[in-house]
Amino acid sequence: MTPFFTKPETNAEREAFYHRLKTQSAAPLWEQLADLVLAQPKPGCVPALWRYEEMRPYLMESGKLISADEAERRVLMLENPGLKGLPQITQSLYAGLQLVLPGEVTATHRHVAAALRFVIEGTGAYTSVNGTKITMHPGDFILTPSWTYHDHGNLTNEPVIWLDGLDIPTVNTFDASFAEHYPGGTQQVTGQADDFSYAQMRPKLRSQPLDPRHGHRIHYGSGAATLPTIDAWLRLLPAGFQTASYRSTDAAIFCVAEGKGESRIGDQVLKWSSHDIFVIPSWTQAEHHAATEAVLFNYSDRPTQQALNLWRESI
Ligand code: 1HN
Repeated sequence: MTPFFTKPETNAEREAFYHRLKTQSAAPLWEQLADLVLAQPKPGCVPALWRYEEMRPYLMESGKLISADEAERRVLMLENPGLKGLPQITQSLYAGLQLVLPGEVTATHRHVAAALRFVIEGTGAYTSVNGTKITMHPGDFILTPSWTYHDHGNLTNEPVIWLDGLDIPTVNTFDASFAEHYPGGTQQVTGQADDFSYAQMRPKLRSQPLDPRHGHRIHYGSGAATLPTIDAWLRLLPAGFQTASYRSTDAAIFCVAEGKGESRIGDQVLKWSSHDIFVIPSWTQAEHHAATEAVLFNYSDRPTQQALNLWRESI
C-alpha cells in the first residue's frame, strides 16, 4: 500500500537537528506522518487460528502446574502473533482460555474491565455475578459487566473450560483500570439466572433471515450493545453455505460452537472445527465456507468504535 503522506528526504543537517530535538522530548512530525495517518487501516493484528485440539493439552497441563486459587484465574491468554508478546488477541480486545478443575472455587473480585464468557466444555460449573449464580453448559454466553463482583466454581466431576473475552486493552489505552477484592473471600449467592443459554439461543438461529455475508445471525443483548465496549453474536451457516466477502473496521474474534469449515481471511485460508478460535483483523476481507452446518460465536469492539464515530464496513 503506498503511503498517503510521503516522507521527505533527510540529510546530515536535518539528522543532527532531529537528534538534538530528542533531548527536548520532541520530534519532527514530517518524519512520522506517513505512519501516523493512514489512507486505510494497516492492522498489526494478523489472521490467526488456535486449534482447540492443540490448546486443550496445554490447558490441562497448566491444571497440574498451578491451582485456580494460586493463579487467581487459571487462564492461557491467546496472543495475536502480529502483536508479539502483548496479551491481546486484537488491538483493543483480550481473549483467553480458562480452566476450572473439579472442586475448585475462585476468589471474588471486580474490575473496570468488562468480561464475557463463551462456554466450551463442561456442564454444571458456575459463574456468580453480583450475587446471581449462572450455571454453565457448552455454548452458553455469560456477561460480567464492568465493576460487577464475580467468581467461578466447579462442583462437578469434570473440568470446565471457557473462552474469556475482555476489553482490557481498551481500558488500559485510557489508563482507567481499577480493581478490588470482595471483602471476605467469596460473595454470597442470592439468586439464580441464565444469561444467554445455548439451549435458548440455538433454536432461534434458523428463524433469522439468511444474510449473504453473515448467515442466520443473532446479536446478544436487547437492542443496545452487548456491553458498552463489546458486541457479540451467534450465527448459523447451513451446510455447504458460502458467505459473501465482507470487511469492517472492528477486528473480530470467533469461536466455533459446532461444525467444520474454512474462512478466507485476507490472503490466508484457515480451516476450523469445533471449539477452534480465530481472528479477523480490522478492514480485512473475510468469507466463510461451512463444510457441515456450523454455529459460530464472535465478538468485537464495534460499540466502542461506533461511540467514537470510527466504525465503517464495506463489501
Ligand atoms: C478475570 O477477572 C477473569 O474473572 C478472567 O475469570 C480473565 C483477564 C484479565 C483480567 C481479569 C475472571 C481475566 C480477568
